[in-house]
Amino acid sequence: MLSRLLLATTNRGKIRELVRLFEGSGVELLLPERELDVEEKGGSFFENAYLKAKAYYEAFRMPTLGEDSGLVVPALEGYPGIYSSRFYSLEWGGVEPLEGSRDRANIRKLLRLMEGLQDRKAYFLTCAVVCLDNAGLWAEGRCYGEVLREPRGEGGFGYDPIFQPEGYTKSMAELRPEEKDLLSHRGKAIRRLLELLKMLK
Ligand code: ITT
Repeated sequence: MLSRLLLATTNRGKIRELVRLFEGSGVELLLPERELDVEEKGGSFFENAYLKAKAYYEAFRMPTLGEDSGLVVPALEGYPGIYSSRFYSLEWGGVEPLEGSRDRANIRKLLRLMEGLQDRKAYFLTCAVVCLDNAGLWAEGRCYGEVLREPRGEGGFGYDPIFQPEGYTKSMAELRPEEKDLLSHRGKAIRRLLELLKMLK
């Protein structure tokens, strides 16, 4: 199994969770010494994860993990989906003014578009891709649930305050970090990826 992995991400929420998820795995995570501006021009979570991993791999020449994730709402044609991080700024559904953080603006827009909607089903998805010298690995994880009518809780990041996982009465942002890791899309994808990494010589 490899011992070091470069993280091709600048999202602090993701980094915090990835560090927790790799704890005790024997794989040391490294942060890039400079940020690359990778255009996420793919049409799927997989393509975008691959584009990020590949760009950092080519710049730093070491095993690299890229991940693309987001919240999919079937009743909204799959939006925010691959546009989750900049959903507020999309023409689709109307641009939401950026007052405060991006996360808050994204949440305001999603709640506005879902006002009065009965079908609130949604899922988070993470696609994680590892670029190695002569190979690539990928894994996906999903977490099903529904979109709440107002934000609750201070934990996590992104859309966590308005997402309630199936079988729970708390929002993702009200769960303890270890609880989120157990059921989250990212937790599932990374545990699967670790199994695949263990199969490498
Ligand atoms: P990098 O490309 O640098 O990794 P990013 O924030 O641009 O960072 P993505 O394009 O993958 O990453 O967008 C992910 C967005 O999806 C993120 O900004 C959140 O809005 C949302 N998201 C992903 N995982 C989440 C989680 O566990 N909880 C809540 N929201 C999440």
